[in-house]
Amino acid sequence: MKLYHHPASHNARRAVAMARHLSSPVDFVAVDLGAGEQRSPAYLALNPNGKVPVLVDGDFALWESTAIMTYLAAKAGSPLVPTAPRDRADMDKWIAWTGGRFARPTDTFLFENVIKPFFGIGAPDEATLARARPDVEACFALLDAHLATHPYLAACGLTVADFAAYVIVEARTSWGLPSLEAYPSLARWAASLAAFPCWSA
Ligand SMILES: N[C@@H](CCC(=O)N[C@@H](CS)C(=O)NCC(=O)O)C(=O)O
Repeated sequence: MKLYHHPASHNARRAVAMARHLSSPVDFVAVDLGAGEQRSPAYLALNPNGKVPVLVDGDFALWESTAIMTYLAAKAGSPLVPTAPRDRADMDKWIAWTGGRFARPTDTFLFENVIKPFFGIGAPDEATLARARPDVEACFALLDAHLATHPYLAACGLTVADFAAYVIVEARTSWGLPSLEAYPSLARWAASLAAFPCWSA
């Protein structure tokens, strides 16, 4: 299998970390986003969105980072993808929440504080950040309340959902998200995820 990624992409980081965690037989292929390689006809044939990550397994090209994580874990027979319908739905719920509710306001911080300076397309807009901040805090509070009574996101235990959400929490300092000081259960969960060696090179 080949996993197309970029080292600065948090979406790719999820898939790369999962492949490392599972010791999946994957060759990592860096895509030069700066040079526009993701818009080449060859790459668009793999992912018409022109984004990383993409996993290629034989004649199967899979895009969307969380789908790649789940595929790799299922292929490895890992308990990170529960098979009981209720447990699976519970995990899917947290993955969908991460990609929608959690990603929306946190992506604003990524864009304003990281992407804009990187591409030299203007200073962070403080009014936009101030509008997004309560939404991020609401997500942190929701996670903190849930994790006060659960060790991991899905009730059945550690799943792909934890790795998917952690990538955003992990990026909190560089994106300018609030610190975890006010969210002790979220901080405990984040520390337990951070301890996995899959995040380091
Ligand atoms: N929902 C997608 C998002 C993928 C995505 O937005 N990737 C970004 C990097 S984080 C990208 O490839 N951007 C390149 C571009 O837009 O040209 C996923 O989770 O895989």
